[in-house]
Amino acid sequence: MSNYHIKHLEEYFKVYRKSVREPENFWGEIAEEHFVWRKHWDKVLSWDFKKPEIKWYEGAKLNITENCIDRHLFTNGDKTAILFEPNDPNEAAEHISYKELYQRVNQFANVLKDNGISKGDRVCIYLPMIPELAISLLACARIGAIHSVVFAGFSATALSTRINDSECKMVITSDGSFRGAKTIDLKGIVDEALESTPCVESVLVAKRINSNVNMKEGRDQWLQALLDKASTECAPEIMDAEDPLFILYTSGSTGKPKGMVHTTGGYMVYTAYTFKNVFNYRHNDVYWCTADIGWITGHSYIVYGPLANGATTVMFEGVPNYPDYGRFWEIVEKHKITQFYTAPTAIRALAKENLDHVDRYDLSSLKVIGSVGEPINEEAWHWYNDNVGKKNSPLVDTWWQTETGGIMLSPIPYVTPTIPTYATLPLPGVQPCLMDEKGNEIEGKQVDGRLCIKYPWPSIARTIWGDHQRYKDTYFSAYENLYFTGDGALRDTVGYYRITGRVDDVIIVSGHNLGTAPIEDAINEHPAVAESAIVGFPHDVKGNALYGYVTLKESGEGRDHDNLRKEINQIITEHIGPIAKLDKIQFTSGLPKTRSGKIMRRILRKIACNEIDNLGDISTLLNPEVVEEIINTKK
Ligand code: 7RM
Repeated sequence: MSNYHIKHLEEYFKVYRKSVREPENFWGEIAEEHFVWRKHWDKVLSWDFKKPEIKWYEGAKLNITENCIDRHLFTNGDKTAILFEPNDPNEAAEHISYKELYQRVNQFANVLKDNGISKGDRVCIYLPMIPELAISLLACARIGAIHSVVFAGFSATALSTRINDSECKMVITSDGSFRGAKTIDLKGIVDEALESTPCVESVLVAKRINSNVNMKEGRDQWLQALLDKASTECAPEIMDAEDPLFILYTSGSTGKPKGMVHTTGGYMVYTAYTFKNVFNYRHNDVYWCTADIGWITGHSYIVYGPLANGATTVMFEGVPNYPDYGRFWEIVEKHKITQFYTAPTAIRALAKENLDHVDRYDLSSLKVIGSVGEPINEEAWHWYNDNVGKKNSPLVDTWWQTETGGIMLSPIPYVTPTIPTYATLPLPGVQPCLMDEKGNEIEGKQVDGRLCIKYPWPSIARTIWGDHQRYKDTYFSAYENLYFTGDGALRDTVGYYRITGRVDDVIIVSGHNLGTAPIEDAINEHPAVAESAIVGFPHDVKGNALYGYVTLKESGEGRDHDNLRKEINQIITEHIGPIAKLDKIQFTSGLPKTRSGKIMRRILRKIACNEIDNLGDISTLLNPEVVEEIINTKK
């Protein structure tokens, strides 16, 4: 019996119960039936959250690229593995078959070897969303090198910090990148970063924009010339299941970025299994995740999860508003996309614009639509569900983290009934619980608390590169024997989970615990509001009071702000109660966001509290200029 593809709700509960009662049998069977191993494991799992130490499939040998590429050649060699859609809609899309992917990954792997890279070495990848990006990850994995992808929107300083932290020997980049109407000088950024990275010995440069770049003698080489000379055969390095596959940096609330380390066997099994179930993947589907491979979402659900299932995965180089706000839907129509996976920030940006941008395209190929990265507010949920999903493609709100490696809470489409803003139920193998501040588990229904996980799942990050103590302190010290997510959540009467936001966003007003998400949700229901963010600031009587930052839709511009303030508080009163009314409301042209689209409430909180002297590093924000605007227009 295969537990691999869940088809109805009773089956979900049955499979879920098995995953809790017999986790080792559960994950052992899935791993055995659906993957290629060079050697069987000795033990499915050993773990200790106190140390912490977690090992999955110990003793097993494999190469993840054999699972993502080689084994599909016999049955699906001519099938498109990667479908590349360029920034410019007039440039032809590129269909890379599994056969071609095999050859290109092997050539790239041989180039890495010829340039001194071997098993265990770290390679930094700083590339735009072009095929070479996915291929370079797989080429590293082919030879057992550890990739560390840095999102190609990060600055030279952010790049050099990450290169130095994991002592990368090589950097893979391109001359530049296209983003909408702009081009970006990536090689120039790399040159600047490499002024302070003594560990880097060589740089491979892909050509994308044909700009004139400076090539440093003895360090920099054009990639294509090397690939052309390389053999299309490269035997996979046989890895231990627990050998590191990659490092991916994620910013903590304080201090330097954390290099989360993911290992090979468990990561492969979990991303493949969750991809199949959360996206209801079938053989002829064309799956598109709009994330950048620079984030975990791209690693797990553009590259590894889809390819491990032999899927067709789309890579989009561009942005949602170029050449206009219809681009996403144009691509859905053009490639007959079946699964579409994006972030709430993109949905809200598109929902601000005329509906005609959506309605002029045929979206009937879609059968699952997904959301990830932030709580999806109710209005955005409905807009997405009605106008994109046409109320008949289930919307999967997927909660997970860089640290979890794969999706943890999510509806299974066509199986789990959805409710707006709820990530619903844990996937098989995931054992969530809610904790109070004193360290007691909160049992029962209709309760809220801090979201923790009781038991390991195969793709949990194993450590922070070079700082195991910080790994322990951050995730395993808040509560004994539990993984602490840093998020707050509530559990409703049927056991569904709703993420209420990061716990540091929880605001206690007159003794009431208020999550930011439900309040922002209510505000965003106002027809003139595009987006909002709530923070707390000290109040003599209430302890904390609420401060709201609100951006308006085009239709709301020019409206009387005092009237809007009243209407917003009226909506909050109706949705939550007068306790959640805002003391202050500031209208702004935008909200500060990370490059992956998350609202930076930490900065907004400091501004609300008048602590503008220590805002921390804002240079890695998507839009640092709005911070200044907000400070200047604050009353
Ligand atoms: C995949 C990713 C992780 C943090 C996480 C949450 C927030 C992500 C959702 C969500 C509500 C969701 N990794 N988050 N997904 N909040 N609903 N569906 O985003 O490491 O970059 O961020 O993102 O706070 O802890 S991440």
